[in-house]
Amino acid sequence: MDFELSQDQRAIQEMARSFAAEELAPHAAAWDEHHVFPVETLRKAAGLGFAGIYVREDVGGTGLGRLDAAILFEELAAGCTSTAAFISIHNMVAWMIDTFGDEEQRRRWLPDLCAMQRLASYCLTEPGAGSDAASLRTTARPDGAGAYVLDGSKAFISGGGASDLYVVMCRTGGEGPGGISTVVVENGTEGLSFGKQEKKMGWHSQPTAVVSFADCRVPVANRLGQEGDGFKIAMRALDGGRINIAACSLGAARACLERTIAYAKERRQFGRAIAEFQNTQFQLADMATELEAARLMTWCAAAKLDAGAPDATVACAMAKRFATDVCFQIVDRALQLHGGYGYIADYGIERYLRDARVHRILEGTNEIMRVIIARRLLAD
Ligand code: FAD
Ligand code: 2MC
Repeated sequence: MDFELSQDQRAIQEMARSFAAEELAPHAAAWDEHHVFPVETLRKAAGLGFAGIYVREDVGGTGLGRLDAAILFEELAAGCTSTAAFISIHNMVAWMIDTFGDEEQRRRWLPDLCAMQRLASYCLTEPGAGSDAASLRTTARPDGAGAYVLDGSKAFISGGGASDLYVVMCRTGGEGPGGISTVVVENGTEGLSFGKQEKKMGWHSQPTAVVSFADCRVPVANRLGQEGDGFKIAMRALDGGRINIAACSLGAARACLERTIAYAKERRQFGRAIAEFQNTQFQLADMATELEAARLMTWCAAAKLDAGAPDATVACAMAKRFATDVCFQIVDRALQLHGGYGYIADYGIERYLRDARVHRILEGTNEIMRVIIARRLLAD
């Protein structure tokens, strides 16, 4: 066990921190207010290797691991939580193609994805299938002439309408998880359409929309892995995705803690800085302690995923559950310590709160994380 980051990891952290400070943080409030999806900034991030973090280098990837990614996403999220989270989803899809795609598929899609010349979305959730993902009903029927015909719709798709590639979990076989396959649908394919942009509480710097398929013909050659592998591919991708969402919560919480420390020293009431009240000190102490605990769990889960540990899935679920809950509470306490100013947009705290709230819902709700953990406990 080594609790110190390596020199390379410190360099990644430093690079991501500078990028977040220079390219994300100064714009985050405006992107939030005006619902701007900052594609040019995403491409700058890609230029630093942040778009194919754990994709192999022969197709433009950065060839790093999950722990490296967790370090990086905390930094990006401290600058703009919503934008960092989109980058994490794009990376999840790139990893799926790199890991389960054949050589032809890797070479066709990954160079553009690693440069963010093309953006990618992950399509699992449906209007009738959220937590119970294996009950999904979007069908992909072989037409006998080398194509699947897709019919159905996906709900809440991050990047929906703006992305160029949609990695879609769909039913090629019978009921349940074993009947699901994963197919890549390119934007512009006939029969692919998008719903209106959802009006959300947070995550304003990235679009979210329903993605629909009507008689949508996709080459069988666009399938990742074998028929019937789709559910496992989707779940394996989410193991890593959940670490990244946890890391995005760490970034939001850390940014709020730092701002609150500065604010508490500056803000005076009853003739003294509010930092002098013991309640303020104890709140800050608890926030820092809980942030550290969440970070350790997240990094530990990432290290387990890197090592292919047998309990990696459960560790990812625990880290996602713990970090996203605890970090949300840290942000909420930061808001409370800012008093009325915490509720005002100019102070930035309420944006972090709105952005971090959804981390307890997506990439598997925190109740589903408990289902995954409890199943393992009771099976042993
Ligand atoms: P439901 O599954 O209907 O759950 C409702 C409530 O019941 C929740 O509290 C849930 O925890 C609880 N519940 C359900 N089953 C159980 C159980 N067995 N035990 C205990 N409690 C249970 N999906 C994608 O595929 N791709 C995306 O890019 C994507 N992006 C998203 C972006 C945003 C902004 C949002 C809000 C969602 C996104 N999602 C995406 C969807 C997200 O993953 C789902 O919202 C989530 O998995 C929950 O599904 P649901 O909303 O249908 O809730
Ligand atoms: N890695 C590899 N395989 C896995 C796996 C994992 N993490 N999780 C499950 N599997 C396998 C499992 O071993 C089983 O295989 P086999 O049939 O060979 O035994 C198969 O998949 C089916 O697994 P379960 O029996 O556990 O399936 P179940 O239907 O009970 O569902 C559950 C499992 C609840 C964990 C899953 O449906 C789930 O994660 N639901 C939440 C959905 C979710 O996270 N959505 C997020 C959408 S993306 C998003 O929000 C974004 C913002 C991008």
